[in-house]
Amino acid sequence: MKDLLSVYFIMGSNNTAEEPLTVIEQALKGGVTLFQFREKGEGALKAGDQRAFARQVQALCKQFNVPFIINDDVELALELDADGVHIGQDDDKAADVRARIGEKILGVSAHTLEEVLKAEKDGADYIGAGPVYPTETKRDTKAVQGVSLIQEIRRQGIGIPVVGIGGITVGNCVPVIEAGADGISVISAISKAADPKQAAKAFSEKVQAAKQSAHS
Ligand code: TZP
Ligand code: MG
Repeated sequence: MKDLLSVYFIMGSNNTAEEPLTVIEQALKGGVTLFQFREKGEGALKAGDQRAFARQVQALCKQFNVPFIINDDVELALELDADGVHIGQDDDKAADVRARIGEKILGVSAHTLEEVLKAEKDGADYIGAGPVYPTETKRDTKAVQGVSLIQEIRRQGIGIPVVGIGGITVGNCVPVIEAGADGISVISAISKAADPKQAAKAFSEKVQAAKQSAHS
């Protein structure tokens, strides 16, 4: 799991002005290690259109051997036989989702140590901690917390895989790994990059190097 989290790309069709499938394909070519389908907010696809798009993205991820995670929607994840589900604190309960998805990957967003411990107990495979930095992509975020939660998780000796989220760029990703995260998760730094393949590659190089020196 920790290896899969290195470069975790999250995207929906409304996170780019370009052709979404092309952006995702370029990102996969650049070295994304895990993908989350997050079709949310203004201009997001609904119902059948969303399912059809999800299937196309899933097929693309399969080509690159990158696991395909679905945000929030357990039904859709089961229908598509996705590789996993990611949920927030306001979504279905983690323990219930774990029961429904069996062995699939379960990610949970957490903002406090208490939420981390609960998610771990409920069967989460990894934690999304953030927002690390200010972000324009999600409007209803909790307060920006820097790397404090990530550091706290590690200080407490909690070993669950953790990925930082929120406002992460190639220029500011290293402190997230140094704080103890196993990877970074990003939307706009790849989806809105002039060259998504190059952006993913740059993240991959930075994160791998930072992980290596953090572990040595
Ligand atoms: N959850 C917390 S911040 C965020 C989500 C989904 C958005 C991250 O997007 P970006 O563009 O990488 O800041
Ligand atoms: Mg959610």
